[in-house]
Amino acid sequence: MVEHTLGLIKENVIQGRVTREDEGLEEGMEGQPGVVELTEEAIARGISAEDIINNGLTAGMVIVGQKFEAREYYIPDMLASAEAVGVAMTILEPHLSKSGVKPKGKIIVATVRGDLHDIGKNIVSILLRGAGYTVNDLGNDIDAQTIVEAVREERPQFLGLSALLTSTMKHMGDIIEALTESGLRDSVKVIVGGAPLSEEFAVSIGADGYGADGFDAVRVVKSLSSAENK
Ligand code: B1M
Repeated sequence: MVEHTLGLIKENVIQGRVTREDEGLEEGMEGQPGVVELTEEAIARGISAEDIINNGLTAGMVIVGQKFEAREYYIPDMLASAEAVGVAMTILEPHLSKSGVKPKGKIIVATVRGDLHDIGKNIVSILLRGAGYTVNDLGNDIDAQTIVEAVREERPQFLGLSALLTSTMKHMGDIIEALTESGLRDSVKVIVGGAPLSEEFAVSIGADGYGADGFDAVRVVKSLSSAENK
């Protein structure tokens, strides 16, 4: 039953169907539950947010990417699916946030220069807030100078960088260099993530941590926090 609901969420992300009113790309789907109704149903059934995000929403986006690569999908199709994931995250957010938790630390997050992909970064931000961190999300397409200035002014414990393009991930190394040149590198732990990255890449640019997915990012931030407090 859990697999069935998650499979339907994945399929409806692929179809870019936000609600039951949406037609989708295949015929005959109108009137059937969309991502909104299915996400609500999954929560009511007690399916974990981690399962919904990883095995429903993100799994659907992986197929969308494959269809784009195979030229079956175009930009508007990717945007429709992206919207469905964004709306589902607004439904999941209250279930991921613990109220009344004393802030554990501050993190600035951004998608790097030249990169407009923000869904993964938004998920990471929501999960970090839910885990009790104060998050300042600078947005997407953010250059090194803006990030360095934000670190200088806000003095966060963590900086989270996201990149989805092989052509933009290199800017993460530039940002770390710019922090070093500004004398700020030792004041902030840098965590990086995004589909084309790997642990090896993170090490090669001198980042302090790598998150394979949003939940992993929270684990990495928590473990760096506790290492710092020892
Ligand atoms: Co684009 N796109 N896209 N796209 N897009 C990819 C990334 C691509 C792999 C698709 C493909 O060809 N298979 C490909 C990149 C190829 C490459 O670089 N080698 C690609 C391309 C080519 C492009 C354009 C160049 C297309 C064009 O214009 N010709 C263009 C570039 C625009 C730009 O950025 N300058 C483009 C545009 C777009 C849209 C705007 C239409 C849309 C983005 C909408 C939006 O974000 N608001 C879009 C989408 C939706 C995708 C795919 C299909 C899905 C991305 C996504 O949201 N995934 C994507 C294919 C894919 O990734 N499978 C693709 C779901 C999301 C939850 O996962 O972002 O990986 P992800 O985040 C995860 C983890 O990576 C991790 O946790 C997240 C949650 O679990 N994570 C972190 C992410 N950041 C982290 C930070 C951390 C820790 C973990 O610490 C701080």
